[in-house]
Amino acid sequence: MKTIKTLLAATALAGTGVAAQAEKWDMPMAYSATNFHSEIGAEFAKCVTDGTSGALEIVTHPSGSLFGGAEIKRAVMTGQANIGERLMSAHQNENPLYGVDSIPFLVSSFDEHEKLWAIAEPYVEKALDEDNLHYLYSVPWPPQGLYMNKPISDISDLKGVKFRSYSTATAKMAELTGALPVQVEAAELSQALATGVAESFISSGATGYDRKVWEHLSNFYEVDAWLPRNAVFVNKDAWADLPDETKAVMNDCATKAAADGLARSKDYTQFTLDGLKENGMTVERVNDTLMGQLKAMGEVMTAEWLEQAGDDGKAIVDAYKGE
Ligand code: PCA
Repeated sequence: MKTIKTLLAATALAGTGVAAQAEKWDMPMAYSATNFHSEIGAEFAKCVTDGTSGALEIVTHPSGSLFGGAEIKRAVMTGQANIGERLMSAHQNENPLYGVDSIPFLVSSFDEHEKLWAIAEPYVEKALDEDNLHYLYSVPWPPQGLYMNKPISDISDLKGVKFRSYSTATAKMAELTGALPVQVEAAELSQALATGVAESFISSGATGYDRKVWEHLSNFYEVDAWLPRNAVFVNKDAWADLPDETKAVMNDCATKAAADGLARSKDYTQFTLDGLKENGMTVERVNDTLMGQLKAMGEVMTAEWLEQAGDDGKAIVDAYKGE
């Protein structure tokens, strides 16, 4: 209710170009300002600010500078921030549906991932809604591969290796391979590698490139294990308080951000793999033995996910497989 007066004023002024009584929303984001998700978020924020003639100004805070990655979802749920962006699969322990994008080897390309996401998106939107969050848009990361500080050829090479995790699935992978998982946000990744807290991880070429991991690591293996997504959501009460005109602007800007983000993610895939190579890393596919072992591990994780995700999970996977 606190914003009723502001909103009435904003409604009255919408379209007049006058930005008196404007609202300002801070938007915490976990990844560095130069990462494409953060760039898309900044463009989205500008789109809303311009589209409402400043009646609603959105200000992005990348690099976990306002809330660290692990705090962003809760901050928006509780209204400490009205809007934020977060890697969904980091919250799979709260609801298995948040990990629908991290089922190993179910999808390995953008096209497969988009097919899965078209089916899964309404389920995730509902899960967010139950968490007091209004879903706006989401953008996939490029396919996930393995970063190492040595060449590897067999799953046993991961035993005892300090493995940076960013989600339930990546921690589980570490556990199943006998690696030692350590949860580290991308914003702290360079430091974790420099100090030896982590010596390997699974992620996209994009994150390795952004974090200049060639300073510490030598090998990137294209595994294409899955494509996780970052989602942008709004506190549901804050959303309900917005005038319809503002909601319409936000929806249009969100549709544009989702499309632009997908295109940017695709473009960035080869660019960043080339960048890793140019900076001295060996970039290649894992051999068949290791791929087979990783896929076997994927089967275990898939069965576990399906058990946890119940009827909804089964419905999504069955629909994806056309069963
Ligand atoms: N980068 C993010 C998540 C997935 C990705 O490619 C990270 O490593 O934190």
